[in-house]
Formats: sequence, C-alpha cells, structure tokens
Amino acid sequence: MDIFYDPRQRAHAPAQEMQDGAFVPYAEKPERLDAILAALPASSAPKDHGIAPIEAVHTGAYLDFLQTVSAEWKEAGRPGDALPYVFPLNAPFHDDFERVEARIGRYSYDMGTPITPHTWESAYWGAQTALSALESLQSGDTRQAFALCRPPGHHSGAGYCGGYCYLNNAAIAAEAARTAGAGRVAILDVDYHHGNGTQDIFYDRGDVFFASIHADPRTDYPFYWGRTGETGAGDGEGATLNLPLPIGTTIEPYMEALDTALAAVSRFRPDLLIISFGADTFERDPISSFKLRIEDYPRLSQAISGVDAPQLIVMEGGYAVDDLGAIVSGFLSGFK
Ligand code: SP5
Ligand code: ZN
Repeated sequence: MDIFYDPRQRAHAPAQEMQDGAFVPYAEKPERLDAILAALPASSAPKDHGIAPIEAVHTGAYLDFLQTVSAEWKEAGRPGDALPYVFPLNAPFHDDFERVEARIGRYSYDMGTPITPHTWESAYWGAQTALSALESLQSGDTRQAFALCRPPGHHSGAGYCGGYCYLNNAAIAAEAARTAGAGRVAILDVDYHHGNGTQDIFYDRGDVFFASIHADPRTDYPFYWGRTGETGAGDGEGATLNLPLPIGTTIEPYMEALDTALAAVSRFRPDLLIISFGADTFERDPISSFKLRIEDYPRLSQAISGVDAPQLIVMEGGYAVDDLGAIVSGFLSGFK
C-alpha cells in the first residue's frame, strides 16, 4: 500500500485546549505522527497540488482567516495560541470585525481548536498529503493508499474549524476526485466522533455519499450533529447515513453497524471510497469511550475491503499515543 506523509504536519503544536471546564494539555499532538510512522513501512512525500483543490471545498473568507489570525492575535498582544471565547449563535454573520476575538469566534465552533503560527503550514500539507494519496490511486496500479494526515479534518466544514480540525482532508480529496472525473464518491467515517464537517460539506449533494459510525451525540462530542434523522437534504436526501452507538460499544455491535454502513456504500456504487479513519474507538483512548481492541482493527479493514472501489484511507483522530502504531498498522494490514 502506498503511504504518504509530510513532516511539516508536525509544526502545528498547540499547548492546551479547553476540556470540561479546564485547560488541559493538547491531545492532538505531533507525537501521534511519530508513533504511527514508527510502525509503518517507508512513506512518500506529497506533491504540492496548490490551493485550488482546498478552495474547492473551503470558503475564501475562512481560508484567509486561517492564514492570518495567528499574526493578528500576536499583534493584538494576546497570550498563547489564538482561541475563541464568543460564538455567533443564531446571530447575523459579518466579516468586517476589528477585534481578533470576534473574527476567531466567527470561524470556530469550540474551544478545543487553537490556531498557532504553524497551523496553516501543517494543515496545508495535511491536505496535500490526502491529495497525493488520491493521485497515487488515480494512476491505477494500487487499490489502496494511506494518507497520514495531521491535523485531522473531519470536524472542519466549508467555513469553520473545530475538533482539532482546520482543513477537511477527506472532503478535499473527495471533491478533487469528482473534479478529476469520478462520478460518485463515498466517504465512510469510522472515527469515534461524528464527522460533522464532512457531513455539512456534502449534505445537499447526491454525488458524495457520507456514512458515519460514531458515539451517540446525546453523550459525546460534537453533540449537535450525527443523529439518525440526519439523512441529507435536496439532491442529497438519502446520501447521508448516521449510525450512532452507545458508550462502551465493543467489536461485535460495531461490526454490525459497519456491515450496515458498507451495504449502503455498496448500493451507492461509488467510483472511489474514502475512509476517514480514527484510532479513537480504541478501548484505552484517553478522550473516548468505545471498547475496540488492537486485534479488532484488521476485522474492520477486511470488511471495508469488500467494497468494489479504490480505497483512500485518511487519518483522523486517535490519542492513545503508545498504542497508535499497533492500531494503525493493524488496520492497514487487513486491506486486501
Ligand atoms: C478528530 C477528532 O477526533 N477530534 C476530536 C475532538 C474532541 N474534542 C473534545 C474532547 C472532549 C473530551 N471530553 C472527555 C474527557 C474525558 N476525560
Ligand atoms: Zn475523533
């Protein structure tokens, strides 16, 4: 399997995030990449596909914000990494703010996603990593490719960051594949958390199918998306499938949900399957509550391999750093 990775993705390293009312060390840290790389065979550096495929998914105003807000934060004399504290809930949206606090709340939905001087650089190369893995599939001689992306992407929408995510790597690859001629793209999201950004981006489109297995949003982040009743809108009606599972879920009920998702994906007859893979379904993940074991991960990928389409695996979350290498290499080993 072709593996893509760029070391510039390590530069983004926020010091802390707000969790449960306190600032705690940032869980989505660069050491995650080191742990995964150490367990994998050699990887290739991505090519630079430029900003156009990123602009095809994210709004110009949001991309401008991501590239400038850290410097603006510093100029305003604010300490630490840029972080919002006020959010425009049901307020009119404007883009002409003169205070950095107003601007950052406008494009964020949580206090877990700080912006550092290196965030843009890392996120940009994360997106290029996904695009380069896609390109290796398009050349046609392999059936799977792995994009070791960081920061992750699936919580980021067209015009917002959140959940440690800034650019939606999976969505950028999906849109690039459509532009390059793939008629139908499916995205299967098996991170512990619902992929709200990906869902939002494609919610009203019938050409990109989105299926997600995740912790029930009544009990888990991101709380406000991911219910079974969210099935898409307009041309996208029926092209979103949410399969929430309870706290404590083990491999057997997880496999049942996966089989349901895979049957729906196969019925969609995709030309490309993108897998948003999170290792945070693991039993000892520090911020999550499913109970998958190391030996369960090849079962997931064996089942996913049954879908008759090229498969692009994009790294999302997973925070049990000491076990990440075994989880990811186990997952990749099950692809046939
Ligand atoms: C990509 C991804 O996995 N993003 C996840 C973002 C989750 N951010 C909020 C985490 C809140 C965890 N609260 C539980 C604390 C248990 N001690
Ligand atoms: Zn997650």
